[in-house]
Amino acid sequence: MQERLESTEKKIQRAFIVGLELPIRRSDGWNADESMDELERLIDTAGGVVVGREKQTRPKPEVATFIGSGKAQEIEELRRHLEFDLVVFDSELTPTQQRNLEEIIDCQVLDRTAVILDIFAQRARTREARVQVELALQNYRLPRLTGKGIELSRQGGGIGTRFGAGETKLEVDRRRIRERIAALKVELEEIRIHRARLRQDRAGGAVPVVALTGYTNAGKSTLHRALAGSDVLAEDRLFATLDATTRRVEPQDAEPYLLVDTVGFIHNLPTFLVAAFRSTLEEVNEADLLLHVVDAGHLKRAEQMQTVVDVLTELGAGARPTLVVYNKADQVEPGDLEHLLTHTPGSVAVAAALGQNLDGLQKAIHDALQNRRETLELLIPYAKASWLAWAHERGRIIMEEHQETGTLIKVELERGLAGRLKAGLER
Ligand SMILES: Nc1nc2c(ncn2[C@@H]2O[C@H](COP(=O)(O)OP(=O)(O)OP(=O)(O)O)[C@@H](O)[C@H]2O)c(=O)[nH]1
Ligand SMILES: [Mg+2]
Repeated sequence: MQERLESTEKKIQRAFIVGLELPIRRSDGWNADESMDELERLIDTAGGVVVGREKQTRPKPEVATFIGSGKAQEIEELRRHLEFDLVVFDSELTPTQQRNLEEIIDCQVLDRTAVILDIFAQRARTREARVQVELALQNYRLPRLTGKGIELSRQGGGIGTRFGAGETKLEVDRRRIRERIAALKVELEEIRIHRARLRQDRAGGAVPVVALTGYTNAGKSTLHRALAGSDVLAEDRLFATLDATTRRVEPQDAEPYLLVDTVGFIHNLPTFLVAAFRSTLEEVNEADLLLHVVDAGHLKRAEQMQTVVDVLTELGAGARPTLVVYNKADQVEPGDLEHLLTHTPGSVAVAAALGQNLDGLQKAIHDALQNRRETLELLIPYAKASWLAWAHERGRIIMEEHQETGTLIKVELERGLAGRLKAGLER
């Protein structure tokens, strides 16, 4: 019994977290403590426990060691008392910084990105999610192959080692990772093409697609369950969802639509990670309507919203028709909620977990979908036949008739696309 207890205890890694406070207020609105609170939740989700934290204020990061080397020494001394197994920095470390820090602090040193990757690795279920996560992970590992993390990972398990490490020599490892990255890219491209094809079939069916998007833990999956009766996982953890799950919703007295649940965003998400999830997130890019789900009661609500808008823009979905959904309305004073709603035109407040105001949301979704499409009747001259193929690809053809000078079509298209078609024919 004693032995058993010990062995389970060993699995929970003890982490120490480190953040840097820059004297100038950060442009993203987060201070070091708030960001470290979030890191603590990330580590909890990854299966670790935070046993202490340290914050250093300095004008800018130290090139060689990120924090001052004296501070790193102090952390090494703390390690002997607090007995932590890893130190996690709340920023991206360069491979050199990571190595130098491991010279001073005698345990594994990780950064925020590694923790996020670790959560992704643990939670990815579908083939697509696994391929995407592994690609991100291998890209992250490649420049870091000489770090202590690799040595330690041979001893098995723990945050930041989930995909295991090679036992062979460094150069062989490097080559193998490069080959693996190439293979993963090919596999991902196949998945992407397959997804695009599925979407195209859907476009033909003209069932509109509504995608849930938002900061992690805002309640997207809870809302998916409430609206679509799905059984997607919803829990009070960061990054509960990694896959895009699609269900058909059939509201009373309104047209049906497909509702997609997607991976959440977080601030300081490195670009390469966003890029790795491009295939899943293309669902967002191609949706007829985005529901930007916001945790209305969160202290960092405004900053979280900004992060979501920034990532969406990075993904090229910044201009998609979007409906802001203030969720967890039960956690906000009615006066504050009123204020939020008046300052975000067209927004809706709900409490997904309690089923509050779902009818109001359905109506708002219906209205937004009604608005999104336009039917055009026009003649495409044979000289501009490429626009006919274009219309077939992007719209729903209602009528098509070949005439003397061109093809007369009646097509239903998204408003923006309709504008492009008209402009293209006039040119
Ligand atoms: N009080 C309150 N809690 C809610 C509400 N909606 C969701 N929650 C809780 O918020 C937590 C996160 O919910 P999820 O639905 O998993 O959030 P998510 O946006 O899918 O999160 P990720 O998939 O991790 O990005 C859960 O503990 C939910 O029970 C609500 O209306 N009110
Ligand atoms: Mg979710």
